[in-house]
Amino acid sequence: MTKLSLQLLFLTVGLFGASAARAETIVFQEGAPLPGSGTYAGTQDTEIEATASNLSFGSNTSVRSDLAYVGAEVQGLVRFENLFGAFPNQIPFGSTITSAVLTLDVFNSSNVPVGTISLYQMTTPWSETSTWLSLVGGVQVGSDTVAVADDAHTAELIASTSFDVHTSLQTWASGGSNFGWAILNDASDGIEFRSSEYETVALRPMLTVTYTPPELPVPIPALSSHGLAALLAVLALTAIASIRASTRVVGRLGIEPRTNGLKARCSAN
Ligand SMILES: [Ca+2]
Ligand SMILES: [Ca+2]
Repeated sequence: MTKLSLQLLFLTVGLFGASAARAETIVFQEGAPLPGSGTYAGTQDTEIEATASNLSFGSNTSVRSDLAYVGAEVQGLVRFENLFGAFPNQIPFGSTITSAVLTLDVFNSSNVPVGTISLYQMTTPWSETSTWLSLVGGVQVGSDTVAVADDAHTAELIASTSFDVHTSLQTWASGGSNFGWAILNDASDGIEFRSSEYETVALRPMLTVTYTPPELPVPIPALSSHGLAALLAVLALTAIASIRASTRVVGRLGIEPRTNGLKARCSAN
């Protein structure tokens, strides 16, 4: 096998992978260690209140979700930033999300009455300084969020509570914008959970994601079928040009090329 053939073989194996990628898990929790090195710092969480419509609550150590707090609605907002990228402690873009779970530590439970507490993927930007007014009457399902909730609980929420957020994570791994989630309550018994500012790290919002990285590194936006075809065409043209160049050099130097062990005969002239 020629050097050029070996180079093409290694290039092909490198591009398409010699074996299936394995599933990996990363836990994102404010102040907690990340795989490799460092600690996670990218949680945004707050609440917006209809009765305090121009106030923000981003630095509170808890987040509330209630249909009737002081007679009016309070909505919770949570987002984890810097989840995706090329660093070892990030999820590569183009990954397949096997599971994704948001865990909240609920210290004010809901059961009087038991309602539905839903978690919707946000489609509108917000920050920890957002207010009921800045979000124009709070979060509207279907216009500030996707139409269908990622997950919902209809039983009492108490202590450690998990939401299945697999749908959102897969959307973002595929290049969608991450605006986090709204936590909405249709009952008058509010819940409160610990925020990312709470002093005990283990009780802060936690996102656990299991994923399988793409075998082909995918830039942003994802490499389209046209892009892949163009890449293969460039590789083929490069290989042909290399073969032609090698042939010209051999011809000029008068070197006998070896082809499958058979010596080709060159003219002595
Ligand atoms: Ca916060
Ligand atoms: Ca309550």
